[in-house]
Amino acid sequence: MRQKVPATTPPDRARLKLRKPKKKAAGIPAVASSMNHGLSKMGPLKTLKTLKMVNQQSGFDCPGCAWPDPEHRTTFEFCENGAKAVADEAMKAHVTPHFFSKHSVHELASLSDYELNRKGRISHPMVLEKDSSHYTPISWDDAIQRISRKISGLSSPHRSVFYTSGRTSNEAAFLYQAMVRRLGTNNLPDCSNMCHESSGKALGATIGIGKGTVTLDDFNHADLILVIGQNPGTNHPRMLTALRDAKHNGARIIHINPLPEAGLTRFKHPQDYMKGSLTSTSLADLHLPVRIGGDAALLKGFIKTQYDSEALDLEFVKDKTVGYEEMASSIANISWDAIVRDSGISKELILKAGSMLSQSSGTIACWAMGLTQHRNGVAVIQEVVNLLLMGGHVGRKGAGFCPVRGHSNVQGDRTVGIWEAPSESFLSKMEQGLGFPIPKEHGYDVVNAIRAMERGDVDVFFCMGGNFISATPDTLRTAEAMRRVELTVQVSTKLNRSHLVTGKEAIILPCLGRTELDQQSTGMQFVTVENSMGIVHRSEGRLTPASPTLRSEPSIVSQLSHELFGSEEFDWKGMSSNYDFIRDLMENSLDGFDQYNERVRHENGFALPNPPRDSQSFATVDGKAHFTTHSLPDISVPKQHYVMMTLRSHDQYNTTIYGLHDRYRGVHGHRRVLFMNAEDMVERGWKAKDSVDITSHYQNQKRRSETWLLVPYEIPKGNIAAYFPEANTLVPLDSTADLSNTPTSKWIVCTLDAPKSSTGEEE
Ligand SMILES: Nc1nc2c(c(=O)[nH]1)N[C@H]1C(S)=C(S)[C@@H](COP(=O)(O)OP(=O)(O)OC[C@H]3O[C@@H](n4cnc5c(=O)[nH]c(N)nc54)[C@H](O)[C@@H]3O)O[C@H]1N2
Ligand SMILES: Nc1nc2c(c(=O)[nH]1)N[C@H]1C(S)=C(S)[C@@H](COP(=O)(O)OP(=O)(O)OC[C@H]3O[C@@H](n4cnc5c(=O)[nH]c(N)nc54)[C@H](O)[C@@H]3O)O[C@H]1N2
Ligand SMILES: [Mo]
Repeated sequence: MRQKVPATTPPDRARLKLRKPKKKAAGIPAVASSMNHGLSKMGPLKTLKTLKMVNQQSGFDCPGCAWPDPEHRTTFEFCENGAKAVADEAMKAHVTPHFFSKHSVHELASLSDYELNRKGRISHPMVLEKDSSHYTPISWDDAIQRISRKISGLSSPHRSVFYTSGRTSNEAAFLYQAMVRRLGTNNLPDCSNMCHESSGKALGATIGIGKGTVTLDDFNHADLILVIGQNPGTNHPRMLTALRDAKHNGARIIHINPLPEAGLTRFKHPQDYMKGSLTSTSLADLHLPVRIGGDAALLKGFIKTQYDSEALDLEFVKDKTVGYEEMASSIANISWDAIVRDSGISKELILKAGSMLSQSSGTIACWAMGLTQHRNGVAVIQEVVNLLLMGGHVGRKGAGFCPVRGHSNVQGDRTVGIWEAPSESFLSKMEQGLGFPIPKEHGYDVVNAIRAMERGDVDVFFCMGGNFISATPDTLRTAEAMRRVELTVQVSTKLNRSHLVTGKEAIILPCLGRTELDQQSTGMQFVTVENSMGIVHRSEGRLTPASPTLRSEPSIVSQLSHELFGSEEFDWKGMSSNYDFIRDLMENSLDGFDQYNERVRHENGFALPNPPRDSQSFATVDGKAHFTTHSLPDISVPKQHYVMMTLRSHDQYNTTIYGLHDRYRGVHGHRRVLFMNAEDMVERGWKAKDSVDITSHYQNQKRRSETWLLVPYEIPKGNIAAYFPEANTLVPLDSTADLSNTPTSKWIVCTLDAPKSSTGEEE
């Protein structure tokens, strides 16, 4: 019998050491760190050879993040964290049938996320039979047939759900959504539901496209760049290069973040060290340490300053927009007192930022999870839209919106159909291209998929990558929901907690990674991806696969589709023999993909149509860009309650933990830490490394998590921060953003209990 497998990460045994947080990002430690990660996992020659292939026209797209590549690339076009992502994938396949025969799933669950990931790549398809304690090997054919039989036997296609994480290529994602829609459901939740869904919703409704409107070159022409709720030094290090170049060209930068994240204060490009230059660039001209959730107030303050100084592009506002008067008069009614109280920023500093804004003839606004993962995520992004529209900062050189995407192909996956709620026009073009009827009824997003599993409405849960259990909120509740599913399937590269906390029966299908050679019957294949700025380009794996038994994602989908549908509509199986066939089908089924096979073979790929950027036109109901009016959200919390945000450390890629340090924040050897304002700590009589228990409060529910070590930090009073995924047990499933249903991972109201004892070592 299988014992119930615990769903949370056991704490790492290493001791916490605290050092002074860094102001500077990148530089020699970053070069050393990226080489080290490679060296320990791949050896010196393979490290050098591999890193040279990242983000080159003829190499593979970095699986790290979605930041675009410059047209003129250097030999090394990667960053420290990209190098870690590549090295992590380039590990040998040691998670073999023998490995699984030695360790039960229960035993594996006692390993931390860091230890699980270090076990290496998964080599063979495996099955966890109902009630059994160990995975056993299964052949590819048997695995595919078993999944197909289960799906075919469902009483309704809506009892199956198909998740996607954002590393999946355009080709795999397109074929996957075609298979799911041929089955008859739009149950296609993806990581985007937890990520930039709020950006997509906010932008779609106001400027008619759910994507950003800038190119990399716009950074060279901007006067002012806002970086809001984002930690690029860790999560998009190559963005710092664009910011450095922008600074050299005269741009100013305002950093809006509760934390003074490293990199935005000072930045030294690793390649500058190699050229012998010793100076570093001070990036942010102004840091506004906004309170968590205080951005709506702050942005309203900015808008007020623009209104008061009459810094309006009148012609643009009159010709191209609607809703200005209503928005402006509602903001006129909000007092400075309320703005200062809620933002936590003085009027003087807001006026200073306001004058930088009114002097700018090209403003770019960049943002990430600090805005999207809030109850008012959509509304607050629409305040950013209001601000930029006032000055006509869209579709103009050096200006526009830049939601900085996370996963390297999350934007492409959405473009090609990974979407539970597609528009009618999207579906009708898709239907035309595919040649079979597809369902119109919207499917489950991530949160609704968990609710459906909880109700017992899901029999098959299929994951194309990712780590659903650890990435989603409310870990314990989600785990209970997952355990109710009949069959869970994970297409994966590395071992993670979603292989341990499963449905009654579970299958692992091990796949090739982005970096690996992809040989199909007609020859070597490449795939395509879309970066954060809408450029679609090729990515071609170059490394020998971690194991000869691995299959590519497109071939797994094409075989499963063949098993499910035969060759009724088209040759599902043949699709993966040559990915050009998939791309031909994409050309017929998607807008903007004309001559796809030809255009992706151009050196730098091609840009998808972007009406606001290309021609200041807006595909909204009335063809205008929309100002929107929102009231000020209530962000007050009861006394001795704290607002917690969940963050990434410098040594992790989402739920993949590369190491136990957060170098820039001075945290070493331990992840179960709680950042807290030093004055708040003194008020409670607590000191560094004291251990506290956290209780989160939502409606009348309480969630508790024990033993977190305190780190005094430069964070606004009343705010605290902890790492994801460890803190996900505290994030209530039902606490989601209005309209986007994104979990509010940056707004968790908590109380803290008195420390039990002191641990850790002083340094
Ligand atoms: N190395 C590495 N790279 C990654 C990832 C990774 O895990 N590791 N993940 C990838 C993915 S999927 C994504 S989505 C991105 C994530 O990139 P980020 O969004 O940079 O990631 P987070 O760590 O969630 O950081 C959010 C930032 O928002 C700030 N913040 C939190 N709450 C608020 C608020 O209320 N207001 C403001 N103004 N700021 C706030 C935090 O202090 C923090 O600096 O990175 C991608 N790239
Ligand atoms: N509390 C809290 N929760 C969050 C967030 C937060 O800020 N706070 N951030 C949210 C965000 S922005 C995101 S995007 C999600 C991320 O959610 P996911 O995308 O589901 O999670 P990842 O950790 O990126 O997935 C890692 C796993 O993907 C698999 N993998 C890696 N490469 C490949 C590949 O090429 N193919 C396949 N098939 N599998 C592969 C490996 O097995 C690895 O273990 O988490 C969200 N959850
Ligand atoms: Mo993300």
